[in-house]
Amino acid sequence: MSKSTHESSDAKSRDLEQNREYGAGEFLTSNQGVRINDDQNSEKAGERGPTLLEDFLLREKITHFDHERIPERVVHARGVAAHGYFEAYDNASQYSKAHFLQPGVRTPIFTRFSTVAGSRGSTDLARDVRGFAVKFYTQEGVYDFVGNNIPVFFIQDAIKFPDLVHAVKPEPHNEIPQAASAHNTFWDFISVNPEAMHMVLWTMSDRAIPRSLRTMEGFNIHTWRLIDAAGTSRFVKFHWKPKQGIQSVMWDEALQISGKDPDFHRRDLWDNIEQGNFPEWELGVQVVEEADEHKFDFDLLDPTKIIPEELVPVTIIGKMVLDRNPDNYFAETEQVAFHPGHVVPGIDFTNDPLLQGRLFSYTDTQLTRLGGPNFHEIPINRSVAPIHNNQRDGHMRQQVNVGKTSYSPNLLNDNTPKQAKVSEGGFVSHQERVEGRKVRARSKSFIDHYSQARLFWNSQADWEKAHIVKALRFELGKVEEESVRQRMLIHLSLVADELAQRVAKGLGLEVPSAEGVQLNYIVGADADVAAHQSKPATGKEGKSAALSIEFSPVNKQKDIKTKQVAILAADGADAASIAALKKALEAGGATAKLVAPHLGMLKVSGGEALRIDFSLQTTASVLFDGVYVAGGEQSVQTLRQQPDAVHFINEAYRHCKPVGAAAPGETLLKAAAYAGAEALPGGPGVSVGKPKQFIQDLTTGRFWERELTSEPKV
Ligand code: HDE
Repeated sequence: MSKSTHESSDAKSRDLEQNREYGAGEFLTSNQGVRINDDQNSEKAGERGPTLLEDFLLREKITHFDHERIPERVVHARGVAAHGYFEAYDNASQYSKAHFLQPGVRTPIFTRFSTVAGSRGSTDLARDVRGFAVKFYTQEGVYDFVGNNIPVFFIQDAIKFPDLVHAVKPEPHNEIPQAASAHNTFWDFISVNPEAMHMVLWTMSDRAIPRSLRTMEGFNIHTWRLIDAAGTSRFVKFHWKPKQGIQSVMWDEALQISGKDPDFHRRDLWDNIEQGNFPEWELGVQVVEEADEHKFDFDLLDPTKIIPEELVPVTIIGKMVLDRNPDNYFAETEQVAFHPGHVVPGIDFTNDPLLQGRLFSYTDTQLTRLGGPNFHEIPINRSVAPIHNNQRDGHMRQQVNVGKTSYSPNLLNDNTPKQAKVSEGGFVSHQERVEGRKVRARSKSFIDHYSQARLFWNSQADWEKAHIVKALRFELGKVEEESVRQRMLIHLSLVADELAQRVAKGLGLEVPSAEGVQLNYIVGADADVAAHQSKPATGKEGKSAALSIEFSPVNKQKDIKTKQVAILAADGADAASIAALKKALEAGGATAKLVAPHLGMLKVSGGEALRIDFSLQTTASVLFDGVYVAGGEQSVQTLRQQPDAVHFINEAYRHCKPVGAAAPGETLLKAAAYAGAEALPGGPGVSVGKPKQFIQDLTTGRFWERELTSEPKV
């Protein structure tokens, strides 16, 4: 990569520059800087003789290679990241004194998205939660926002995290299945943990299979505190709202993308940034005054609960833009170390028991993963604010601390480095009044496990409900223990009877009665278990638009920006119809790719030739947002003979995507119509000879009514 790529003037990019290595045009050297004359042959006693131990170049190269792997993250192992900046709007400072939230301040950031359960080499499209972690290199030190794309969590207390992760990870005896929750141990665990039920509905919804990392929301789950300049503390829930809208794929698509392009998400993020389509999110806050802490019918400290936006609206206070891909995956994306305990003055913790446990875990895990206590010195983790303290030594220490004092107080160094007053930026914890007995217990205010699950269910559009039902039928269908399926049906019935009945139908079971069943195990052996049993949803939940993809206010503005369209064509295609559509798509910020039976050049009308982007064998409709059949009798006839082309259209239709054709393409659409989809052509989102309508359909996105009407009701 050439130096000029890094002309970005931000403070973190300048900081990284001292560690960048540019090999282009240079001599090959050893790690000691010795120029190498022959890197192709080891040193031997005679041309055909044994290799010599003294070959220091061979030894160095092989030894380094032997040690180039580090342990992957225990969770969130598969990830992808990008650089960018955060800019605070004028209203942010009213809630927090943090410097990066002062009007107009721009702060460099590094954002890593991840799946949770799969290992580093797993697929992007696994049904899973996505990590959404943002490192802010602020002038007051590093602030890490370590969130997810789902606003609640499976468990209420950190002590259960190892159990949750053991249950969802591949089963220990045979390491099956990879990157999937559809197996016995996960659902066994969930079936005795109704506190997970709210999050389970989110993970069974299409939120868990995003179309792109650019089209997901982000949340910091726990309630946090913001501290303003006067020292007032307020409770806050953080949201990242994607400017790209919220979009997901269907489960059938996800399964296929996992085979066709397991890197679908990371490729999409990389390509869009390279093309200058910088993704943006706005940062929103739901702020609750301390006096209002107890005014809700859920506990603000319970991480399985949201604050419905109808109760406390989200105020937008800034934006994040991702505008630069990393230079090196390992150095940056793999070595970055996030920690919810990395806070700056103006942000503070609450007593959420999940958050409290996380505050221990993150540094602890890096000690193993990154090999010692100096990982804050790795370039991607290094603060741009200066670091001075009396911590010393340890594996791989980079800093050369000058001077003889490494303790405080001291007089030999004038008692420096010195403590900072609040007025000098010193961090002071919010002085919360706390009193209580030392107990191992779960607050009774955490006990309603079903009402917000029902709120989520109630808030979904019909197609979203159908997807949740199908997902549960799939996941529970993969469970081999019938007792686990039965228990899950009981929990679902306590969320919403309709949900349980629809899932039960697919499993070929009756919904069992909840009477006399011990629903959860959230207290110790000597505690009163019955007193802690969760009750069915209250039935007064109503709806909240922000919980649905269909109704979310984030999706109000629709366009075709960054959408990908496949134009199907074969030799003899009509050049004019391809050119006109391409132009219209590009004008709206979408991209058209030419897909044909063969690679190379496509002979089009008028004797011209067009470069083909993909052959039918190297791509698939699941990798596109819409499909268009180019005009030209000969081209359409050729495509009709190609099962892959017919399948392409058929599948796009089944996945409710816009399907268009120049006039003669109708024959191909007819050939593609599968049983139940006789409406093709002519159905919703299908257009013939109307490229403008096709663009309009692409703006709409998906035509879910096709699924609801042409497939058996679930
Ligand atoms: Fe994490 N989590 N977590 N987590 N988490 C890790 O830290 C942990 C939780 C989240 O891109 C680990 O560096 C505990 C909630 C993200 O590098 C580890 C508990 C949320 C990432 C860890 C939780 C998250 C992690 C593994 C329950 C959303 C990836 C590797 C108390 C708010 C960050 C590492 C990245 C990673 C522990 C629950 C988000 C082991 C103990 C809730 C985005 O420290």
